[in-house]
Amino acid sequence: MMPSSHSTFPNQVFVALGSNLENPLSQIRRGIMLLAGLEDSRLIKRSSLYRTAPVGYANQPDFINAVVQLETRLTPHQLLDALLEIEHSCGRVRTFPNAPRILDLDILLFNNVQHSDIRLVLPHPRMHERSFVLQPLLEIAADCVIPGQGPAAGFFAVCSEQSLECIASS
Ligand code: PH2
Ligand code: MG
Ligand code: MG
Repeated sequence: MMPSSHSTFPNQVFVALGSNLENPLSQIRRGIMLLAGLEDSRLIKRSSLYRTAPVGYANQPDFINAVVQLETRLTPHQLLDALLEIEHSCGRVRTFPNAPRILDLDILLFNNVQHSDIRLVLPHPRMHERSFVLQPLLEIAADCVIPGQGPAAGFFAVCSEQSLECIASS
């Protein structure tokens, strides 16, 4: 995941998508389409789509999850703002943490950046505990390393009891 110094899109990014409201499958497909059209960015890879049991707050519908790889000229905070704008444009309303949602877009990895402020923590602080993130991530980036944690593949066994099913190629 080293940025190439002569790329016009120098930053390598992985973004997780999740939805469990209002036809989640089409929400995720629309989310991927909107990410593909993101300013100053291009879509490199997309994972399959997975149906996953809710993690954290269990009393809610199953999710559809996926992960995409992007290259971007945006900074981490510009990308965060763009993702929040997409979530908002798709009708997301925030209620309580881990609540059901129309569309959740989380930056997992931004180059090898390790960063924490009130708006953004990189890498995503819970990604290594979640099979709904690790399975689609490893599908498109098998050798992926989580800065400060280690190879993503090493964490998959830890959360393998979380149920998920691959349902569509994208
Ligand atoms: N997102 C959460 C909490 N729990 N569970 C699944 N299966 N998929 C998610 O996307 C998800 C979750 C908080 O963002
Ligand atoms: Mg999330
Ligand atoms: Mg989020």
